[in-house]
Amino acid sequence: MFCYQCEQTAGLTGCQGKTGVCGKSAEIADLQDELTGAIISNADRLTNKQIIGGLFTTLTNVNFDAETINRQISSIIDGDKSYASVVNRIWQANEDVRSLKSLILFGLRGIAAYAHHALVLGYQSEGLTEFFPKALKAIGNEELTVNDLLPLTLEVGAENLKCMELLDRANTETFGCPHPATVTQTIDAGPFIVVSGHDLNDLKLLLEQTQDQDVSIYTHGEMLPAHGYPEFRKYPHLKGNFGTAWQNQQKEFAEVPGAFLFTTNCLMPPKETYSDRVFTTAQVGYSNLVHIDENKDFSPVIGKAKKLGGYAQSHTILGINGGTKVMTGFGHGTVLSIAGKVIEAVKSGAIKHFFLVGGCDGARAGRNYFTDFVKKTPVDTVILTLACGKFRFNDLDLGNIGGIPRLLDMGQCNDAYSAIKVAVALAEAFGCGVNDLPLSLVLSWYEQKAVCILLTLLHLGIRNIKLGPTLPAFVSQGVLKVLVNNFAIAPITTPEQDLKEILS
Ligand code: SF4
Ligand code: SF3
Repeated sequence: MFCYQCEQTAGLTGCQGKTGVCGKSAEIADLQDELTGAIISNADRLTNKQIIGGLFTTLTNVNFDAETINRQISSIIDGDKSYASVVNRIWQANEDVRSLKSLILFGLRGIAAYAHHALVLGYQSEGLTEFFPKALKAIGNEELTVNDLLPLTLEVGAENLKCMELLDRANTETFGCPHPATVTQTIDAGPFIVVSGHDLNDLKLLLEQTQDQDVSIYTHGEMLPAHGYPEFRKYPHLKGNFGTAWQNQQKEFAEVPGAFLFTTNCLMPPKETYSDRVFTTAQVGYSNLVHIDENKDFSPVIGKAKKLGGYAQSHTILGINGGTKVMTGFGHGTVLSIAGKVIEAVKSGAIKHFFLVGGCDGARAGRNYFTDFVKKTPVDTVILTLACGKFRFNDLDLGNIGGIPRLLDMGQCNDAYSAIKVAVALAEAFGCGVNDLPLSLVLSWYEQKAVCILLTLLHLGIRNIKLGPTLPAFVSQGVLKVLVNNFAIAPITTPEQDLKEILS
């Protein structure tokens, strides 16, 4: 196996040998390469749904099940196993070509996840029907040079922006515009199900199927922002949020008397202490776990929750900083509705700076940077956040500035679209470019959705992004030079030094 698509890759260079750091075995990694090769080689004749499903399956912490991946490969090809070599040839290409093709491929995997969520709500992107085959064929084309691939890399960012916009429309038209919500981290007594991942449609279906069943529903990780949507607030049995970010699941799920449903990443190999109560659906899979198929009959999950019975008394899982509740629901609708107030606060000097501290979480020790950074931001600054990295600090009470909370959770990683909309609106109001705003981006990355979002920000010409906890292993020195020269992207250093530089 060879895999270097995520931040926790072995030795900051690549996972090789028998197992990846994420728990993906060599067998699964090779099958995922084979699936990717099959998609690349057949890009022209596959349906959008096949491409989306296939690419999404290969995203980090989504699918560890050989049977599902083999089934997907068979649905694309007919027994010909030579397709795996397509991907091997990419890994063996010249360093900068390999780097750009990796950025393109991983970016496409991220887009596929967002396209999937939009698709299940009935929103299809026409643009992607053309772009996926075009970009996939470029990855398979061994003639292309760095100069051919650079513009395509930024095009991935442009397509992802359109895809995030589509998903935003799908989510807000289906579930309403998010409003601020305070969410408890306390689990009531009695049977309960914890829903993890990004797929709001799965949550909606589960809420419908558990009405009047005396089973409570709690969000986990990237599902937290669901509490902001009016459609979900209608269900009194959607009670709160369970636990913190994905990398703590093996600890937080142990011996818990409730059922867990994974709708997307990040699934870690389940420990024996709780594996009997973990269920998967959609693209997620793990051998020996019960998978809920496209019919979305969640009765095995509901039955399990009832059998386990839940806690005898209410039970709280404290946030990383000891908090008992978290806030969410500050999508572009809410933030822009108070735009006048925000602009006044900037003009009067009450708000001196905005930070977007967002992105993925992960296990690396260096990620404490993001908690420390947020804690050290001056009291006259506002922090926008999104994605699962916020669990490092979203239980902190940072107070407010004239009624505007200092910490605004805009939602899931795809809600980077909300942050972009707000930044563009502020730039218009101040008659300047986004790069001239008192706004700094401090981003944490882990998996491939972070890759497509980063490419979107670069496509928009956003400069001076600080990226951590480490730079991607698949960014070559040559490509890094281009990113630094054109976009002044920089690795994080220390919270003190970065804050000093940003605010000077
Ligand atoms: Fe390693 Fe990440 Fe690939 Fe898993 S997804 S094998 S941790 S690089
Ligand atoms: Fe998190 Fe896995 Fe990326 Fe959607 S849930 S952000 S890491």
